[in-house]
Amino acid sequence: MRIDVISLFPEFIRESAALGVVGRAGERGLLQVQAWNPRDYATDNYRRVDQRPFGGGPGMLMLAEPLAACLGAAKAADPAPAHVVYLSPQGPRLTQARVRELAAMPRLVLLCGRYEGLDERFIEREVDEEISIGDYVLSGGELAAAVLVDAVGRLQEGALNHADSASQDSFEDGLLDCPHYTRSEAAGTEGVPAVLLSGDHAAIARWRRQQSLGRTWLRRPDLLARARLDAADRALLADFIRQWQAIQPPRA
Ligand code: 9WO
Repeated sequence: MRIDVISLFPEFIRESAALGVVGRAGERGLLQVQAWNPRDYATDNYRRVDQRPFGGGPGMLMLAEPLAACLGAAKAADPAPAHVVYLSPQGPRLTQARVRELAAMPRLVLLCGRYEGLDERFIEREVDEEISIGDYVLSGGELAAAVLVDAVGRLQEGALNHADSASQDSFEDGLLDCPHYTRSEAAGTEGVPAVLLSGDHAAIARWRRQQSLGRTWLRRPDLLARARLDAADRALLADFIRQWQAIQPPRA
């Protein structure tokens, strides 16, 4: 897939898209990320890209004309129609389910705001979807765009190696990940659940599933309420809850 990112900090976008799994997806030709700078489309001698808001008050907005020209150039760079996303705290929150849908699109254009944001008429005219990555304010949309590029990029067919296949991900089935343990000179096997040392692969798979269910119950009951559990899952969870309750200190 192709992702064009409109940003006053194109280097940040290029550098973050060059790292790790997503960088490798780029090298493998599975993902093409191109950054576009509205400042390159500014027409005045000072290359201005900000403008004062109607109604006054502190703060500036992004100047509409360079942004529009930049978006037009990005769209025209490829004939495939692009789904235009504006990263802002005013959008619905990004979920793994939405990431999967976006990852299946042929083309995205991500708009990164700076200052106090964009003219509302520009958003209404040009933006297909507003997306928030969480309920906090950043100084611009770039970090949110990098999050989206990463989440979508790693799902491109062939981006992940078998070992870290997406089907094993936390959230792919709406549950949190199980805890992991690795070899360590200093700690040895101290504190490692015995089942992981047993070599019994069926028992290990059951334990991991139970830990996923139990941690989701403890930490994210909101996720558990939406997860589809079969009879075996419900039995594993009931067993986890019994064991957990047995080790709770009595409350005064
Ligand atoms: C600035 C501001 C100042 C006072 C009171 C409220 C305020 N909101 C903003 C604001 O939203 N500024 C934005 C900065 C303008 C658009 C780009 N910026 C941004 C994007 N900050 N945070 C995001 C973002 C994007 C996606 N998910 C979470 C946060």
